Amino acid sequence: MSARQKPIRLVVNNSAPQPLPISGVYLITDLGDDLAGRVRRALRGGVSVLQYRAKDKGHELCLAEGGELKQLCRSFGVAFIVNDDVQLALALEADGVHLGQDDGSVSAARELLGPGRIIGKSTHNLDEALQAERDGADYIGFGAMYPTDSKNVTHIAGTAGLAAIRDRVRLPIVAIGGITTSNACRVIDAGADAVAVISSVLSSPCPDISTAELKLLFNRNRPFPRGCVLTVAGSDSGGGAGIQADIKTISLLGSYAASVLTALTAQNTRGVSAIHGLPPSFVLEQLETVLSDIPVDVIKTGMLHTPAIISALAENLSERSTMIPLIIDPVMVAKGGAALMDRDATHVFTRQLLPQAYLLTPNIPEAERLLGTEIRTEADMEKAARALHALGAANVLLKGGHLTGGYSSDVLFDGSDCHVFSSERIFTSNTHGTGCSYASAVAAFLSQGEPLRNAVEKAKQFITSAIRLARPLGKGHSPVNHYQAALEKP
Ligand code: 3NM
Repeated sequence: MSARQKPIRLVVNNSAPQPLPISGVYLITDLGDDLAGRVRRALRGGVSVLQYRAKDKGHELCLAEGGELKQLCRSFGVAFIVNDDVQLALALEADGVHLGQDDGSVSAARELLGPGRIIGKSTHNLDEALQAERDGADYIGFGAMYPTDSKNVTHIAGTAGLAAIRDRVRLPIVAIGGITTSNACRVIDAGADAVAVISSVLSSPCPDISTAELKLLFNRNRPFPRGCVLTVAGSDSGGGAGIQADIKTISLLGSYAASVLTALTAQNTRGVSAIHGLPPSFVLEQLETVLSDIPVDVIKTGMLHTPAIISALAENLSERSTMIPLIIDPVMVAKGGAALMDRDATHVFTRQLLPQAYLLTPNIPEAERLLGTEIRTEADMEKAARALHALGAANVLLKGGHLTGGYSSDVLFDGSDCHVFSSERIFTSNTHGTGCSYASAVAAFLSQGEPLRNAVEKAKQFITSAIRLARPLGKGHSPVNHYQAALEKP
């Protein structure tokens, strides 16, 4: 599917002044409390269309609530569509209406709404989809993809049903029903232009991050370099770790890499001989300059060095990290033993930056320092991953390379489940740059539209190959082999 050239499918087949695209995350409202607050967070995360679905709400409430939501949509440049009710859409001056199979004809709605409005139609099979197209709809809803608690659905078309109609329908297809951040990639691969969701965003504790996760999945159809990662880290003059490892990893895996430097190290494979930290104001200047121009999909941080840099970054990213997933690799000590994060920086890091992490990627010594506990077994690792999640990281990938045993196992805790990723242990000291490269690989795969578990699985394969393929270089810890590992295509 990703290789297939898609026809340009866009909106409004009448003369709208500024057509709004039907693609990406199409959010439908629920009946819960603080709807406007939750919708606002979702809009910040990157919703592109909002449908106001106000089942059984009174007319006055609909006018007040719908009016507030419409204003919110206006401020975010997002299309505002009313479900079922053409009269309410008219009263609210909505951008359009979405009609169920029993909600009247597209042409009648078009006549009432006038030109330049978006009209969508719910469909459940090819005949209904083709009929909606003949009737002049601007897009179709198509479902249900999966069973859902949000509506009593009688027909599960599934992704196979979607794939079967995709090439017969020229209109944008908005897939609906039971779609989550874990299954949406299959729906997109089956040909959806947009995913309509209620519960996976509005019942989420973080509607912004859930939306950002869903939105990122649409990158999977983009051309290469696919996705853009910004790495915020220190320079390793030896070229094996730090920003150099990050840029090699991200580029060789097929994404675009932008970089913000925090410190310069004089370093080779034997160790760090000097560190020159940059002023926090200059770190922020780089960050602002990049983000004001380049559409960054994922931000990854590495060596941050001083409490002042951590604090400045934490403040600057506090708004952005709800829209752009932030991967934090808590770099503390270099392979040769040099301290890369001041000791007194640790508590600033834990309090101010860690709670903004979409994914935290500590190794065992780093997790031990962050938690003040010892980690000796895989069971300890699971406990530690949960404890780091409790400190505020949305997801935690605790890497087990420092334990002993035949396998090197990493634990991903996503807030509800632990997933273990294991590979045969490679007994080698040629591991310079492992942590930076692993976190950068996860960032690259996420920016390419892989869901988190897939991204970690692919990154684990990449880093395992890179360690296995490392060639002797210098007199200390040789760097991992980014080039050969990327050729193996995880
Ligand atoms: N229509 P959730 S499924 C409103 O199949 C609606 O036509 C459907 O909610 C259809 O994202 C659905 O929570 C509910 O599953 C979608």
